[in-house]
Amino acid sequence: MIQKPIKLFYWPSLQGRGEFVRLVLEYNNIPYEDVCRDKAKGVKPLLNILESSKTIFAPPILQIGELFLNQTPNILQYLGKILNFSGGSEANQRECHSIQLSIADFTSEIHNLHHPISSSLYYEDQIVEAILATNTFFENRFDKWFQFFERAIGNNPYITGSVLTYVDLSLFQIWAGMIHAYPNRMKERRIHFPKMDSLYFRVKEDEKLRTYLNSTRRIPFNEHGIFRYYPKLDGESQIS
Ligand SMILES: N[C@@H](CCC(=O)N[C@@H](CS)C(=O)NCC(=O)O)C(=O)O
Repeated sequence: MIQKPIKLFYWPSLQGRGEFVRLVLEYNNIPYEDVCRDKAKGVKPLLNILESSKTIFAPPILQIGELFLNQTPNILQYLGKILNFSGGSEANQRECHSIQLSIADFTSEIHNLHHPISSSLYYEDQIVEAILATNTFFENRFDKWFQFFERAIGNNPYITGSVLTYVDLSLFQIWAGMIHAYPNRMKERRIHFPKMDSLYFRVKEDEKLRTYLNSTRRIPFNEHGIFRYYPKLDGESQIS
């Protein structure tokens, strides 16, 4: 177990990429401070790091004692190793990291569906492009991504076999996100991805996570994060 104090620096009002890290800490019952969610501190400590760090461009950031980690797959790879949460063998650890990097690519692709022009503009300023991007994603990319993730799960309960890893938590998170953001589209599609669906339920109902998922520490999905529900992007009338 980790003996040093652990601090997570992430935007306080959204799950975002911080959630991939939170899920690992919560599942393993690791005490940590979610620094910016402390209203007295706010985002100041995070901004201080971003303004002064040579290596860190964006959160999530995990501080373990004196060590500062960033880039989500990098953080998870580290936690996977010290918590023995990446399937044990070197080969499994490498496999976890590789799939997690693809999950990071997927996450960026999903974010860009509602912000296809720039993340510095509002969604409302790029709706037409967002509709086009989202329709195209569901026509050409959705199946490709989830066929890949289903292949990665294979015939096992979890990605590396019978033991849950950090990658399984991330797969749960992206499937939960897709169900939140695209309820209509997902209704038709999820039945074609039974391995994703059963992994999702297996993780959701796991006792080690249930308390967290039902707690106020789990920020509900909302329209500030990566997986946003915009009816127009979910195939509702796209004219107006
Ligand atoms: N590749 C990085 C991406 C980090 C990232 O884009 N963080 C977002 C929040 S989820 C952010 O705050 N970005 C600020 C920016 O891009 O200016 C990772 O996987 O951690």
